[in-house]
Amino acid sequence: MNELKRVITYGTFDLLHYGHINILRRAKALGDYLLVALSTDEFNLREKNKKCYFEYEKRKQLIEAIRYVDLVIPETCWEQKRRDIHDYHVDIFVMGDDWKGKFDFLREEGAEVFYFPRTPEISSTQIKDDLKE
Ligand code: C2G
Repeated sequence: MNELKRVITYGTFDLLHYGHINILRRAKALGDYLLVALSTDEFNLREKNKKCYFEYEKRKQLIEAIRYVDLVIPETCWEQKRRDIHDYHVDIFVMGDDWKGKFDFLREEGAEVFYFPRTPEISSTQIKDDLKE
């Protein structure tokens, strides 16, 4: 019986939409267990200049309800990824290809790194803009 493969991905996942579901489904399909490192409100504000519509606890509740997701942990800083690979025994790291190349260094920690094509025409920003009209 080969070892269970553990997959991790990171993100804000505000205004949850089908683009998020698409990346989570594909990430889970690479292994047996999917961890989602969910950006905290402080991290979003400080590092991504993002003010979320839903606060962390609400975004966490939504992500935990998704069948593909096994565990949600907080993302509090950019630097935690290397440590997370070891602390959570991660085999595979996944992100959308807007991040292509940015996290290849995680291969040095023994993880496989995959970037999936983003789902076109949908984003939390797009939803907000459309609702403004
Ligand atoms: N995504 C996607 N298609 C979209 C929108 C988002 O595939 N139409 C993917 C992104 O590529 C990312 C994930 O969904 O892999 C979460 O997207 P965001 O919440 O926008 O995450 P981001 O702000 O890019 O934060 O340390 C990494 C960062 O936390 C990633």
